[in-house]
Amino acid sequence: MKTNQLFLLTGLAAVALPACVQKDKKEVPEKPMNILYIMCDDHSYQTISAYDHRFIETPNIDRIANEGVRFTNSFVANSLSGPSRACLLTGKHSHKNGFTDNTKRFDGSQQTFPKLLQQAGYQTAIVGKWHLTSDPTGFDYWNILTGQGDYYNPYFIDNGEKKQIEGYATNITTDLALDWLDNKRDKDKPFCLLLHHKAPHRTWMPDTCDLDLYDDIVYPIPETFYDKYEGRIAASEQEMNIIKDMDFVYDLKMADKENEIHTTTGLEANGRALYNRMTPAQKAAWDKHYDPIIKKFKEQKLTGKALAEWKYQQYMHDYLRVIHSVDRNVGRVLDYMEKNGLLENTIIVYTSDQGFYMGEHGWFDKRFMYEESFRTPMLVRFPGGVKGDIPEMVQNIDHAATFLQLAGAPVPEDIQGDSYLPLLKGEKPKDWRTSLYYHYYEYPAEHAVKRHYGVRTDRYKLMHFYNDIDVWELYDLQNDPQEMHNIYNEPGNESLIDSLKTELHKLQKQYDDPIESELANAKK
Ligand code: SGN
Ligand code: CA
Repeated sequence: MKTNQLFLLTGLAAVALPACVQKDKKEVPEKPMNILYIMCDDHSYQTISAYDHRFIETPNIDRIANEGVRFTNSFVANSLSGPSRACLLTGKHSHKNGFTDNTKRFDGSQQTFPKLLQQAGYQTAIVGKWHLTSDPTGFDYWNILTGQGDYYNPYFIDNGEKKQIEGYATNITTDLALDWLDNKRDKDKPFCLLLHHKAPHRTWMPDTCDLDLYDDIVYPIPETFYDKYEGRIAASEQEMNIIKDMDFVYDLKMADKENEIHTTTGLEANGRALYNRMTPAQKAAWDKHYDPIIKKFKEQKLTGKALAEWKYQQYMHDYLRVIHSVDRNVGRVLDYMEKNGLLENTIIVYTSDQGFYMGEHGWFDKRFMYEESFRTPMLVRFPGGVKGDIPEMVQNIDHAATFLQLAGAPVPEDIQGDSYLPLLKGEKPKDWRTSLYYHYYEYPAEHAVKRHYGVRTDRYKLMHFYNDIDVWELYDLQNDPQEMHNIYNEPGNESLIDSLKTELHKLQKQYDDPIESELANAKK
């Protein structure tokens, strides 16, 4: 047995032993395992080379997978930032933690895993994007971005005190995390650090040093970029289409000095304001990159397909430059961990608050239960654990139970997620979930994605869009991985639909989601 395996096994066993039983001193670890949870905002698995090499190489993020595991079936419970963060903290679905959409305020008096870790003797900290409106609770240290946070010269709230910090958000968030690890924490206690980047959330503003990256690359247009959404009403009524909804000034940075470019989405002024909050040095670097692009854009007067594909390329370039900076900063953190001997006693998770569309179906943004946004990347470096791919379905409600189990703390009955610790140790629990539940609520709202819930099995996905419509969709993910053919109304699928509805109702009962009885009552 390798030393680190021994360390892990005895670490867990030590927790279960009565206090009077003495183990051989050498075998008992000094401290339970630390937890470093790195979460980006809107980082698609398509743009992590551990998952996909088409767009970018992310060697530092990949290092977590190379020295650990890659979850190949990782999902969220509700594909939106605030709800996803509330699911993470509570280990419960949205209807249970109360944070169903981004307009809500998190009830910080409820049970969360950081509070339970504190009780178990951990030091807890969160740095970066929080997005839950109420002040964080259950953290010994918190230094969070205001709201969505800004890429340039962002405001942070440092344990209640608002401060503006000059620089670029991803670098600053990393600096704050490293400063806490190095100087601010109690090094006699195990730690749990949530490092939450704002990047690569809209409007995908790269760091000044990354602006010219990938200039010569032309990214492949996704097969479904010109999707016409046949048979998919909710998909046809969304407002997150690159061609139709992406703003030239706000999203694509065409804020020209001559003030000749104007847009009608209502976002133009915001786009100009983002530029105006930069320092003169930041503006100079920005202008050096964007001014020639703006000039060419004005001269070319592109239309139709050429304009659509110009938008796609511009979007992808900026998004990927932002990812490059995330990757570099993940590297800084891993280097720190290594230099300070922390790698062998820390679980490191890399994930996102949901997936994101890189032009699939013509989209940016998320929210839908379709694969690109329902899935989220998840890489875990767990000392002493297995290496390679883990195919079991995991969901963001699972982190809470996992971290508590790892800490040797009891996992309260009302936590709905399951600990994936056995999976990390190479066990194959016989009763591991074979289906997933999803529920999205934010409608009417920005991007106009209708409310829906659904069930996904290994092969099929059944979704119900409700509120101002009553539409079901069914996909065979094996034959139609891109979810272009809704087969719900095709004859011959009746018994499949029946069995999926049975599974859906089983999950709604298990998680105690009252939606179907609410819809039935509303019809009466
Ligand atoms: C902002 C963005 C939206 C995005 C939501 C939710 N608009 O409102 O494009 O869908 O956040 O994202 S913006 O004009 O403010 O950029 S989330 O990840 O925080 O849930
Ligand atoms: Ca997000």
